[in-house]
Amino acid sequence: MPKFTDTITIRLKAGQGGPGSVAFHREKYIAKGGPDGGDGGDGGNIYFVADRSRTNLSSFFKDRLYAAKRGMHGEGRNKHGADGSDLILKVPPGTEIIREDTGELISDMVDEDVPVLIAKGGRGGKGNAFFKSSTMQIPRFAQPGEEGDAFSIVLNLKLIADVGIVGLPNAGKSTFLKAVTNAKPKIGSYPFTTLIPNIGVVKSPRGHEYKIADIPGIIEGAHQGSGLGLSFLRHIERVNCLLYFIDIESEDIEYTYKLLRSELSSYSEELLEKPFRVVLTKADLVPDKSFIQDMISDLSLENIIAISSLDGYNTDTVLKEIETMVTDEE
Ligand SMILES: Nc1nc2c(ncn2[C@@H]2O[C@H](COP(=O)(O)OP(=O)(O)OP(=O)(O)O)[C@@H](O)[C@H]2O)c(=O)[nH]1
Ligand SMILES: [Mg+2]
Repeated sequence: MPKFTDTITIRLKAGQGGPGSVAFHREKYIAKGGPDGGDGGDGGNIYFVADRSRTNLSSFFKDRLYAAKRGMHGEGRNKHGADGSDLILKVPPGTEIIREDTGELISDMVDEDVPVLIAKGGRGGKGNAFFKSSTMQIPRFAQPGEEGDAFSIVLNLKLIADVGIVGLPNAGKSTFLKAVTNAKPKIGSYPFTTLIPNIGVVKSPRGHEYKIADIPGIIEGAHQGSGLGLSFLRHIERVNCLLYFIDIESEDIEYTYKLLRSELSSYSEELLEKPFRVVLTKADLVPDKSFIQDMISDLSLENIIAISSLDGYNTDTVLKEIETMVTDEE
């Protein structure tokens, strides 16, 4: 199974500023030179950048402390110490950066390739040349460098997709993703085949690209930890619309629908406000398509589409409906 990490705590330590220098001008035949100690260099900053080549946070597993370089000492002859180099850390788009001590959301890394300063390096100390004044001709001291920011952060990945698929285990969520997108999720005739979220990209009939997220199956009591729980719902928090996948052979389609909605609502009420469609899967198992129409009319649910990922029945219709929902044409 590929390693998938969607939350991790790490410590950041930006570089300390270099100390200023205490030095005096020395030159042949000049008895007493003035102060010429240069300033210390600034400590390195720590930046984060959202990079689409990253799909999860597992690269942060090996180290728990990330430190930027310190600034160098100032030197005589007013020589400024070199600044410590910055550290740039790459995270998948959709990663929240949260301060561990306060819980404050420092940054939500949504925009790709834009470095965001998270921990600032300390300023270099002033050299003694800086302190020379009419009242103090020969300062024999310099400033130490400032400490850089140091704190722990929680990285919390919430994948970015346009559409989320939710359903009981075995409903056929991954099979659909595999049928209509470039994704290659695992498919199995047993529950909980999917243990990590999969994202696939599909081109809509009108040529737009949409990202579809397929997540592990949800069962009754998931909000109390049954099955795989609900924590992976974070990955559909940002989607524009939802597809409820229900096996057409389910004993009670309406009950299943209500159960899914109720589990979702115990994670976040906002999920229920997203536009959605109910997708009845495995329509190929019903020999007579006219029977499907009767079945749908008997249900007290709206916006139902019966599909088969096996023979492609109505899968294009789902893509059209996605486009309608995402472009807000309802
Ligand atoms: N006949 C038929 N079988 C299907 C169809 N779609 C999926 N299946 C079968 O249903 C089973 C479950 O499919 P998955 O796509 O793995 O289901 P899932 O919803 O992703 O399941 P979890 O990952 O466990 O939540 C597999 O044996 C599939 O071959 C379909 O359109 N027709
Ligand atoms: Mg699956």
